Amino acid sequence: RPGYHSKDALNVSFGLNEDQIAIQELARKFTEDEIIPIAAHHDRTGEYPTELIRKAWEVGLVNTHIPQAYGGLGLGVFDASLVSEELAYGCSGIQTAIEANGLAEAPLLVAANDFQKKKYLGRMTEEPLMAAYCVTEPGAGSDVAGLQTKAVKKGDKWVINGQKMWITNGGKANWYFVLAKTDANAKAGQAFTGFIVDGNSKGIIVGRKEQNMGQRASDTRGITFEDVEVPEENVLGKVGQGFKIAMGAFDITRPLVAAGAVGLARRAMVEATRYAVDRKTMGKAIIDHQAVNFMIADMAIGIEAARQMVWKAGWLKDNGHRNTWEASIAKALASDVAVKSACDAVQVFGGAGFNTEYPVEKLYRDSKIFQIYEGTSQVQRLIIGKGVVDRFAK
Ligand code: CS8
Ligand code: FAD
Repeated sequence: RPGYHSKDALNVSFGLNEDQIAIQELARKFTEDEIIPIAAHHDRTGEYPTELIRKAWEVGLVNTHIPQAYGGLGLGVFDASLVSEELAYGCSGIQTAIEANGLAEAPLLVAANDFQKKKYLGRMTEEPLMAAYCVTEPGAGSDVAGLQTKAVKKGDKWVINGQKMWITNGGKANWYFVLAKTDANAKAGQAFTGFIVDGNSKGIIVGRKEQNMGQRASDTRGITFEDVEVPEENVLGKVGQGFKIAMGAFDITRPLVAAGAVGLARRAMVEATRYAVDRKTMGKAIIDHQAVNFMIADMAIGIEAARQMVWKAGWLKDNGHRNTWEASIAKALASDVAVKSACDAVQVFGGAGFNTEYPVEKLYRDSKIFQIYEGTSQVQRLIIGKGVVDRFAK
């Protein structure tokens, strides 16, 4: 039946293998030693964590999907989700900056030829470079088919004009994935083309760093392309296939964004639990007031359920199945769990939860973006709702 993969059911396992445990422990230790001590500083100052990312890159926690043939670890979505959850436990802003490389690289995994992979993925393993994924525009975020940036073929080059907005790593990128319209009359699936654009190309104007509510370590900017020339060899896949390539990238990255949300929610649960066993009111620890204990129990319910959905979405992708529907379920569920868990962690802390000396107000501010970027929670429900009809209406 559509929606089920019964032939694979026997392969299901919740036990991580030795390699998976090793990468999870590496990421966990890196988070404890390197991210947690400096997270509040980067949140307060908005300073980009360049040195920290270099350290993460050195130990193999950046660009985890790059295939071994191009110098990377070649981790699948499932394994990478173990890393994302751990990094976001420390700071989801820093995890977003790191994961945005994975997002820029994802269209290349979907559609690049060997030359492009060697040139653009290869260099990411040789130096700690950043990359960015440029789809959203001031006038079109959820409605990708409505974006206006254009690419026109002139001689042996493409010329890109347009404005992108809210681009993570926008001011740090060595190269950009750019989605541009190449056929004004075609429907979405044929109207757009994906390009790899070198960061030092003439005509790229990098906007100011946006001051966001949370995840302030991450670098978010508008990027304008003014007559930017791109060689034919930088067209990704076939002309006209860009929309599907951009969407195909989300099948890889939405489970990882969801994993980040799980990591943030887990941090909220741990902080709330530690505070609640310590803090006493009316003669007992607040954890022994059932109203408080149940808030934390709900966090655990959400975290465990969302992680299983992340793992399923990752497992499907890694095993060659289409996972768009499950990726959206994981993203929608984990985002809502993160926002609710962080909100309730503030509640458990009482007045201290509202204060910057304690860690949970940052978690609350950081959590909100999970319901917005990589497709809003409403967009995930559009995809899930359509999938329900496709699978179950008849
Ligand atoms: O527009 C789609 C959508 O997903 N919108 C949300 C946009 C979004 O998620 N943006 C995120 C930007 S990146 C970001 O925020 C980064 S956050 C910081 C970094 C964090 C760390 C990683 C939509 C609303 C779901 C659908 O749009 P429609 O215009 O309705 O298109 P469709 O009719 O559904 O599809 C058109 C054709 O495309 C094909 N398609 C759709 N999905 C896929 C996937 N793989 C391959 N092909 C796909 N997943 C679809 O089949 C259609 O093909 P046809 O041949 O035309 O039938
Ligand atoms: P809109 O699309 O205008 O949506 C506004 C509201 O309307 C939302 O609540 C939305 O859910 C709702 N809505 C819209 N359409 C529908 C519908 N059909 N049905 C029901 N509800 C609907 N983009 C990139 O390309 N690359 C990046 O690296 C990147 N990083 C980001 C980092 C940050 C910090 C932020 C804030 C954004 C980032 N984005 C990035 C953009 C992000 O993906 C978009 O903001 C998001 O997809 C929503 O688009 P929008 O802001 O245009 O909102």
